[in-house]
Amino acid sequence: MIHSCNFTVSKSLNFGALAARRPLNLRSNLPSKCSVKFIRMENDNNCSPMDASSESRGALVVFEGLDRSGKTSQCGRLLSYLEGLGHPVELWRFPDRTTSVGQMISAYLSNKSQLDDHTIHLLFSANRWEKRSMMEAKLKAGTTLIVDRYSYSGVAFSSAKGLDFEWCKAPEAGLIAPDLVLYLDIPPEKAAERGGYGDERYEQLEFQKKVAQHYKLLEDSAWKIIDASRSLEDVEKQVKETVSEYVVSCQKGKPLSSLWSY
Ligand code: Z5A
Ligand code: MG
Repeated sequence: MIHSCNFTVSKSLNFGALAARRPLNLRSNLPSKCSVKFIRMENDNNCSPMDASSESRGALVVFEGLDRSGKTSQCGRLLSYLEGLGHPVELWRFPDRTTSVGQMISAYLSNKSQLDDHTIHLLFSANRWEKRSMMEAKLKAGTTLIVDRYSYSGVAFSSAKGLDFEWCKAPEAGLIAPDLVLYLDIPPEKAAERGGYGDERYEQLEFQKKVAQHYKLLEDSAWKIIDASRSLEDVEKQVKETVSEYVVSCQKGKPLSSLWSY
């Protein structure tokens, strides 16, 4: 279902004075407010509604992709863009290495500690669960969250090691489902040419090829595939164009959903 709508940013997004002079002509391909719940449950069987109300809230925008696909660069650019428009927005990343769980993950990634594959998978998941209630509070308060890696990284990387795919998804069920997943798509060979891989675990071409295959299995209706082999500026332009309509739709009112049929 295609809905066409013409908004001015200042009216529909309550953006700041800077934005008031910039009319947006958005063509939304989102389902209408009252049909979101129905369509997501029926079609992709990936999300379940968490909250019956559809009050105005921030959008949960997740960036995913292989190493060096440009996620962190694009997160920063999107943050500046939305901030410049006066929109409440925060940048988060997973793993969040500031918590005690995050420090265990960081030690593992930098090869300072060894952990069983299942154990590290559950730690990555726990690192998201320890942030879940804060995430919900921020979204409900109207703050858009830009998140650099999320559950999809967790499943793609662990299943690429050989862990069972459904087992990897299970601990993620019940986390907040993103409104939009921007998958920065790039051939692993091209990503490897950028900036060089460092010393962290997983930063190897053959492994990244496997991760790419497992990412593809996770694609659902919230995903937008962005060709990330283009210039930083071209990718940035498409990211901004894509995100705007999701910010509008969440601000108009959209229920939060849970990831993977909890
Ligand atoms: N992991 C996991 O196993 N399970 C989980 O649940 C989670 C993560 C959440 C740490 O990730 C590791 O944890 C990661 C997955 C695993 N493993 N690996 N490998 P991280 O997020 O901390 O990794 P990172 O250090 O931030 O690197 P990155 O994410 O791979 O890079 P990126 O953010 O996608 O790219 P970037 O830093 O924006 O750009 C990289 C370089 O390319 C830089 O020099 C840029 O200037 C350049 N660049 C970016 N875009 C372009 C374009 N368009 N053209 C040319 N050059 C570009
Ligand atoms: Mg990064």
